[in-house]
Amino acid sequence: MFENVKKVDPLIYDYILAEKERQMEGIELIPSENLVSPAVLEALGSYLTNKYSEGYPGRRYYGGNEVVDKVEQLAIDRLKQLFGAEHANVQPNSGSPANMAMYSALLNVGDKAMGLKLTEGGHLTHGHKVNFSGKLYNFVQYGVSKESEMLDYDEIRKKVLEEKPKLLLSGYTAYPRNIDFKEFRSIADEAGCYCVADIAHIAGLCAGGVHENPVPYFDVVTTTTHKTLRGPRSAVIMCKNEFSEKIDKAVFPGLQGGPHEHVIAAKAIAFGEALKPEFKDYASQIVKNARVLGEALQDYGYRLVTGGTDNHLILVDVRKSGVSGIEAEKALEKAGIYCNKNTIPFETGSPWDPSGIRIGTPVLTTRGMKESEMKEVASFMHLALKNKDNDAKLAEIKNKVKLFCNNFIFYK
Ligand code: DSN
Repeated sequence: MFENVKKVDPLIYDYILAEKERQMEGIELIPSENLVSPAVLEALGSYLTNKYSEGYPGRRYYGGNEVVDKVEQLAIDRLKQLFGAEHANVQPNSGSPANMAMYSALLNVGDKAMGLKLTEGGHLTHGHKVNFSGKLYNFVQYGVSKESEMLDYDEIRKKVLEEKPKLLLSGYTAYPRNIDFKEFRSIADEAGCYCVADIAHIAGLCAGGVHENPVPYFDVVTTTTHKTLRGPRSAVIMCKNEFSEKIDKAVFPGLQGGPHEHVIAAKAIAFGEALKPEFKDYASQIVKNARVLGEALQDYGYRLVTGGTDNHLILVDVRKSGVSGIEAEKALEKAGIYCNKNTIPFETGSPWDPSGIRIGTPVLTTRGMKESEMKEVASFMHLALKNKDNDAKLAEIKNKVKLFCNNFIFYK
């Protein structure tokens, strides 16, 4: 693979291989990342990248879409089957545009909407003031409980009934617990507002049956495709039939031009992989691994936000152990362990130097690691954090991490 890149642009070839090596030799704990299958990878580099196909299958603004129509329809059909969706749009290029299309289909500029605060587990596109969502719409944000650091559905209900938003959003990027989507539906019904979700992080868990799937009874659900779902870096929107026209028009021509059909082919492959029975075991192993990793860290004395995890991710309050989020991220990186610094609920630091790190198990599970390896990962992490100021020791740990990872090479 990449023989032509090697000939034409040896510098980029070297970078591609260096990144592959980094991915294979390190412990990747960023919970929003994953490793796509070789088939998905090949489709991303396929001839489909050459085609313009503005429009939708059967009604395009360019000729020559006979093959592309079949590819896109297959992606749509598989996605609908995977999540039990009435309607699916597979064209959004990424999570932010998918959310932008969802809002523009359902809201007018200035309308009130509600989502979880970024610092408590939401996302920039869930109404943060620096983001288009907070600038175009009147977002009022809900938080988590001060005591449990979890969603308090009574509080959310109260706030929604007081604020009367037109849209209530659930689904988060740093929330380690199950989401009670039925409760959100009931709150939205009581308030008479749209009930939508962004399931980017947990989509693979929903598809694999280890987290409640909101798609059949929510109005609109967006998700990226590259996290627990293990597809290419992209996104999709699923909705009830009554919103299909608005959603499709919001994506094209509202927001995007020509869809990336090579990525849509890669999504179709990933949805096919997720429809296989073994994907359920994979999703379940992600969750088991996260639970064991969290417990092992607790045994070393680390405080987990909410006290644990129900899904693929863990928020560790490293400041409680005398390390800041940025120090932890940097020390772990020197040891070949990758995570991201993250705010925790009721943060006392700043987003640049928060109190937490966010870790997760999708990549390690894809590489075939199980519960016993999670204990080893926790021990590497603890050793690195204990030696955060000792570069020689961190380099030594990095070598051990490499040997450990050599047993789980995913891309040969
Ligand atoms: N950047 C993604 C994440 O890491 O969770 C969300 O967009």
